[in-house]
Amino acid sequence: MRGENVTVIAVVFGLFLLLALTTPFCSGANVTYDHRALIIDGKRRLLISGSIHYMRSTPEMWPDLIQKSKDGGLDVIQTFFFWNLHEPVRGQYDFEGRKDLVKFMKLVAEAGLYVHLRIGPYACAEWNYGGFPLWLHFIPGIVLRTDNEPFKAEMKRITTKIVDMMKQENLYASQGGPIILSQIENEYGNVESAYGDSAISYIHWSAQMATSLDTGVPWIMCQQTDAPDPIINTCNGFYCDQFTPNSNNKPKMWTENWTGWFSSFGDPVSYRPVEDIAFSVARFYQLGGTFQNYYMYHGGTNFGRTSGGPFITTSYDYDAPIDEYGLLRQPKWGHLKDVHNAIKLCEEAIVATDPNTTSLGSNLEATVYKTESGRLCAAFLANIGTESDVSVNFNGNSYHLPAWSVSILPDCKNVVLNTAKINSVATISKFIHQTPKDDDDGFLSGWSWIEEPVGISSKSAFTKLGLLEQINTTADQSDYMWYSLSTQTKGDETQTVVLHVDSLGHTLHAFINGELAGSGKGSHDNPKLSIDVNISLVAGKNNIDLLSLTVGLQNYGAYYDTVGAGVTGPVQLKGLQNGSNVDLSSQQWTYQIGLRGEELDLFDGSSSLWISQPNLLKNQSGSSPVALDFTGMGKGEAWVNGQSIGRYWPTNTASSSSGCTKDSCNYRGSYSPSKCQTNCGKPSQKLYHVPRSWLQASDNVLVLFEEIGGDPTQLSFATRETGSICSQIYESHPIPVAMWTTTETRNETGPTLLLDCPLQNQVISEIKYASFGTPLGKCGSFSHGSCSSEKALSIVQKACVGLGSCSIEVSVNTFGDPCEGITKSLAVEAFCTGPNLGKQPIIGEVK
Ligand SMILES: *[C@@H]1O[C@H](CO)[C@@H](O)[C@H](O)[C@H]1NC(C)=O
Ligand SMILES: *[C@@H]1O[C@H](CO)[C@@H](O)[C@H](O)[C@H]1NC(C)=O
Ligand SMILES: *[C@@H]1O[C@H](CO)[C@@H](O)[C@H](O)[C@H]1NC(C)=O
Ligand SMILES: *[C@@H]1O[C@H](CO)[C@@H](O)[C@H](O)[C@H]1NC(C)=O
Ligand SMILES: *[C@@H]1O[C@H](CO)[C@@H](O)[C@H](O)[C@H]1NC(C)=O
Ligand SMILES: *[C@@H]1O[C@H](CO)[C@@H](O)[C@H](O)[C@H]1NC(C)=O
Ligand SMILES: *[C@@H]1O[C@H](CO)[C@@H](O)[C@H](O)[C@H]1NC(C)=O
Ligand SMILES: CC(=O)N[C@H]1CO[C@H](CO)[C@@H](O)[C@@H]1O
Repeated sequence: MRGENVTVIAVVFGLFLLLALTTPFCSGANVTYDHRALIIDGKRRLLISGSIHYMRSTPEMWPDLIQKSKDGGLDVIQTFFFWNLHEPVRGQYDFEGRKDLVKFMKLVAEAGLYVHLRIGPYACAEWNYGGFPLWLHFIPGIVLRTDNEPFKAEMKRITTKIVDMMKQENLYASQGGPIILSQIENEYGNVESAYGDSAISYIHWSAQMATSLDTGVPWIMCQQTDAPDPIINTCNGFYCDQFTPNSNNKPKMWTENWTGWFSSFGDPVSYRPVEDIAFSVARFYQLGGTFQNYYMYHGGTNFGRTSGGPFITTSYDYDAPIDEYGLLRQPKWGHLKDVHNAIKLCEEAIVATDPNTTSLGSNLEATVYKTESGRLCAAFLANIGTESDVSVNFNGNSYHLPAWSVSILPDCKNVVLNTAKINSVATISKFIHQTPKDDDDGFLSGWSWIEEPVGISSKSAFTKLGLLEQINTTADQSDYMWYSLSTQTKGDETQTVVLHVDSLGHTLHAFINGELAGSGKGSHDNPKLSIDVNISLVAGKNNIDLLSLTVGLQNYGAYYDTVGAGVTGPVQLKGLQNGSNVDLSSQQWTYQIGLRGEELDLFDGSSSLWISQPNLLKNQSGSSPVALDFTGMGKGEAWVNGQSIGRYWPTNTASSSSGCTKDSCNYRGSYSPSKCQTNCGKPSQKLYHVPRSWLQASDNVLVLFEEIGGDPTQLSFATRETGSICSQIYESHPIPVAMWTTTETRNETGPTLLLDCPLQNQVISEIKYASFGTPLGKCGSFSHGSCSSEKALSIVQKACVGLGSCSIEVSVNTFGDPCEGITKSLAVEAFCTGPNLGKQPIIGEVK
């Protein structure tokens, strides 16, 4: 049935290819696998998956994110289960609001997509404490993630609970639901050796425990070369083409292909060029892969105190194809969509046979998937060299292969896509700051303040001899813990001494007699800190108050759960007048967990406390995503109408010498997070997402806890809008995927540039730039090159202005030839206007 008919449908309705192939979940089917692929409904499937973590957005955003994933060509949504979010207190469960896992699964099912549920229950994911509830740490005799009875009992209990919950809702594919795949543990192979022999028995126990839950769908373990049968071991990484599973009966699966990288406060922001991701994806399917997942497809936001780390930023944007705010990141989303369409055209051939890869020369590889009858044939041609573009001969034809690229030939003859040539429309999304008017009293004034006292203020403070490790003490009920003591100084005059403090991290403020004397901070790579500050001690009694802070608990590494935080010492006074040093570490300290404001629940804004502003977001009746710009503030946490939008820290800037590549980064060659970076010398994050659904039409209350100091009148809010749309199409471009049919029917006229406004009643109002020739620059900053047709602008204006969409053939037939013998391109930047511009990004497509 899935023969030529389906191919024709795919041609006519490019977008609906998936619909045609995805059976609705009416009847159940156990999912199995063989050495080539997952088998659903008796058919091997080539699947493309993307991660969306449900609690990193809001339920109001979910349907749109899922739809954009589907439009982008995904078959599967992958998510972790985050244990600490759902069971904050042992035995007390919470599945409401952003934590409504079942609702999320059902929305994915409604969209006709599958789910890969990674139960873990260890998640990592730059999530606080890797997803484990902190109370696990306090179970007597427990050792996490190894063959330890108390831990295994808890892991089995929660895994069973989640599986049962999914079964109750009929969410497994075997029950007619969307879940086709599950996961137990996570990247354990990376740390396994540190746990000795118990690691091996633990992995066997995990596999057996998971399998016994009888879900009817396969379980995987990622980064686990010794995963026992029938668990499939899968690969995570920037490239997985060289990966092979540990058995000939298992398919080659890639569960985390990092689309970018997370950010940490104090570090630059990484990005990953789309040409390189496209290359890695095409290479994976070229070399026999049949399932790959984008980590992340939508990264989202670490609201509240959910970010891990330490020092992971509140934004978890990840340079993903859908940005933190839910807008398409172009051309990343669009180019990957084209890659997916191209790969899908090869699906039948890929799942029908094994790949046959041959060398076409140095760094050149051809892979052919050809059935014995010869009816199906798909080919991938790769240039994995990083320097030179080359021409290769394949099956008697010549093909141009740019460096670090793959060409996809669904019929072994015609190239429908080369990973380095972007056909997709680019859009510029930007933040538009809402400037307050002078007479807008709500914006510039109206702040109420309450000062947080220095040192101990709570009745529940307690004393202990010696210095306490912070996480053991706070159980992560707060980022903050006070360490206070009084010391008597002999003599009768003020003396200057050095206060030395060693801390496991993550940041520290030291106060002497109520005055801030010094601060210190660690970083993601080295959370520990140590300070030596000159202080003045008065004769007699002196108060030393140390405020120690965590900035997200560690989430990765062997025994990461026991690394600890806080002032574990020594704490010393050095160079006293009488010539001696005093070690205060083992003295009697008074401890307070959390701040007075937290104890009083000031963050809900019901009383005029901390810094609150009832009118800041006075009129928010639009529909574009909203961000708060924290320029002017120091560090703290912010709440909008009682909901925490996360930790903010705009004063933590990335070093200006940390190797930023500005806008351009050579995508050729192996990627690593430090290869392509922005924000050097700038805040790691200054804009913070405020979900629309948390805002009211009026009377919005913003509460800040500001720990360093700042000027709240500089705060502003901004909306994330889609600006202009751009497209650049080359004459010599491969025949775009959307145009490709079969060799018999394809249109031979060459590439067409298509501009399309996102909403029905929008029109293209202005062509900002158009050039046919050798234009320079990129979207937003195109300029004319040495060759440019003078007629281009007026031709494009005539064809497009006033219309909702337009298409133009990119050839000398349309524009004349401004420079014979040179490969030319058409570059266009345009604006759409109409109601609600910015609600949706402009989706353009080359037809
Ligand atoms: C799936 O497997 C389970 C357990 O082996 C079995 O009970 C169920 O009937 C199977 N479902 C289908 C649709 O084959
Ligand atoms: C793989 O392709 C090469 C080159 O076309 C051919 O010689 C060889 O027989 C093929 N191998 C298999 C197993 O089909
Ligand atoms: C020096 O002074 C400190 C504090 O005033 C005191 O604790 C310490 O015992 C003194 N050391 C000597 C050797 O007197
Ligand atoms: C502390 O005092 C010493 C001695 O007076 C001085 O050399 C040093 O620079 C001071 N350090 C700081 C951070 O002020
Ligand atoms: C935390 O407390 C437990 C016992 O309550 C102890 O075994 C462990 O060493 C402590 N961890 C740290 C980092 O102090
Ligand atoms: C709020 O803003 C919208 C759009 O900016 C405007 O149409 C509306 O009149 C404003 N409402 C109030 C109460 O100011
Ligand atoms: C081929 O493309 C041209 C130019 O866009 C168009 O006019 C023509 O209708 C297309 N033909 C087919 C068969 O799609
Ligand atoms: C961090 C990490 O796991 N990187 C891996 C990415 O993928 C390549 C190729 O599969 C590995 O060599 C890296 O170690």
